[in-house]
Amino acid sequence: LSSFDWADPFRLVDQLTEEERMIADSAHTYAQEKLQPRVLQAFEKEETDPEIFREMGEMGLLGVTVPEQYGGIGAGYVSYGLVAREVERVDSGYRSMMSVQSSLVMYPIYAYGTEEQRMKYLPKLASGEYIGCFGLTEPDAGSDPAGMKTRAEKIDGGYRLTGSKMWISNAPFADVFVVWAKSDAHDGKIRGFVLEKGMKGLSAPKIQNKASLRASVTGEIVMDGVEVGEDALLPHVQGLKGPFGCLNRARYGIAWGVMGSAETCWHAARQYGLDRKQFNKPLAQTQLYQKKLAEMQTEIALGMQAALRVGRLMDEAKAAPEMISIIKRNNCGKALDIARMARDMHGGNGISLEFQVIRHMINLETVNTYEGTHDVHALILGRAQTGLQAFF
Ligand code: TGC
Ligand code: FAD
Repeated sequence: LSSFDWADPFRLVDQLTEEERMIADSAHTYAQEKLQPRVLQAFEKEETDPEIFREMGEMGLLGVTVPEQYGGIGAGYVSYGLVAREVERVDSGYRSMMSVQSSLVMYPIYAYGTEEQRMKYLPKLASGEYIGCFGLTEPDAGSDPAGMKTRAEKIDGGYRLTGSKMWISNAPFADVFVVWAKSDAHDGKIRGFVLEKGMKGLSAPKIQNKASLRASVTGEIVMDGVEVGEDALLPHVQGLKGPFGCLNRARYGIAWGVMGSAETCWHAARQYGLDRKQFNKPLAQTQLYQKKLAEMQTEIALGMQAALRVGRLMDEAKAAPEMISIIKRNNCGKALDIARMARDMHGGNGISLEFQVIRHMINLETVNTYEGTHDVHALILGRAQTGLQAFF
C-alpha cells in the first residue's frame, strides 16, 4: 500500500492529464497571486475590478472549452472545472464572474449563434475586452423561468424588447447582454437575444448592499423598448432548453468551484486547530475537532470524485442534466456545511473577515441558491426517479 496524502485522499491529481494539471496550476498561481491579495478590500467595499476580466483573458481562463479559432483554448470540461475550483478557492464571486462569461455568455453565442455572431463577440469575450452577462431571472420569475414576462415583439427588420431582469451577475459593467424573452414572432416561445451596452432603452442598475458575493457586482437589466436588428437573435435554439443548455455547464462548474471554497475552509480550520491551544493542548488534538476535519476531508474527496466523473462524461457527451443536479446540489450543500463548521472551529476569530472563512460561508449562501436552489435540484431528481413533477 502506498502513503496517504491527507490533502488529496483519492489522488485526484493522478487522475488528470498533463494538460489538465498545467491548466489547474496556472489558474492556481493566477488566483493566489492576483486575486487573493485584493479580495478582502473588494468584499469589504463591495467593489469589483473589471480589470480582472482582462487578466483572466490573458491567462486563458475565459471560455476554456471554446475552440481556439474563437479565442478559447479548446480544452475539456475537466479543465474548466479545475479552473473554477482554483478561482473559487479565493472567492465564489470571482468564480461567478468567470463562469458567467464562459458558460452563460460565450457558450450560447458559440452553440446557438451565427458565424458572424461568433466572430463578432467570442474573441473579445475570451480576451476580457468585452464583459458579458446572462439575463434569465426576473423579479417575478426565479425558480420558474417559464413565468418570465420579458417580451420581444416583431418590428420592421428586428425586434423590440421590453421587460426587466433581476439579480444579474456582471450586468452593471457588461458590454454584452445575453437575454431571454418570449417572442411574439415565434408563438411566444423563449428566444435568446444579444444586446449591447449603449442601446437606447437599455440600462443595468447595480443592486447595492448585498451581504453575500460582494466581490462580484450584481444588477438588474431594464429593457424599455430596446430595438434590435434581426442579427441580435440567437437563431439556433428556442424554448427553455436554450438557457438550460447554458445552465448545465455553469452548474457543473459550480460543483467544482464550491469544492475549492470548501478546501480553503477545511485547510484553514486544520491549521487553526494545530496553532491554537486551549486546555494546554492544540484544538486539533481534541476528538470533536478531528471528527469535523474527517467529515470535511471525506465530503470534499467524494464531491471532487463525483465532479470529475461527470466532467469526464461531459467530455464524452454522455452527461445527463440530472447528474449535474446531483453534484451541483450536493457539493453546494456540503461546502456550505463545511464553511459553517470551519467558522465555528475558529471561535471568535471565525467572525473576522481577516480569517476568510466567514466570507466563504456567506458567499456559499448565494451559490446554494443561484443556478437552481438546493431544493429545486431535489425536485428535478425527485421527478427523474418517480416520473411525478412536484413543482406545481
Ligand atoms: P421543464 O418542463 O422541465 O423543461 C422545459 C424544457 O426545457 C428542457 N430542459 C432542459 N434542457 C437542457 N438541459 C436541462 N437541464 C433542461 N431542463 C429542462 C426540457 O427538455 C423542456 O424542453 P422542451 O423542448 O420539451 O420544451 O421546465 P419547467 O418549467 O418545469 O422547469 C422546472 C425547473 C424547476 C427544473 C427549472 O425551471 C429550473 O431548473 N429552475 C431553476 C432556475 C435556474 O436555475 N435559474 C438560473 C438563473 S441563471 C443564474 O443563476 C446565474 S448565477 C451565475 C453566477 O453568478 O455564477
Ligand atoms: P424563488 O424561486 O422565489 O425561491 C424562493 C424559495 O422557494 C427557495 O428556497 C426555493 O427553493 C423555494 N421554491 C421555489 N419553488 C419551489 C417549489 N416548486 N417547491 C418547493 N420550494 C420551492 N440569475 C440570472 O438569470 N443571471 C445571473 O447572472 C444571476 N446571478 C445571480 C447572482 C446572485 C448574487 C444571486 C443571489 C442570484 C443570481 N441569479 C441570477 C438569480 C438566481 O438564479 C435566482 O435567485 C434563483 O434561481 C432563485 O430564484 P428566486 O430568487 O426568485 O427564488
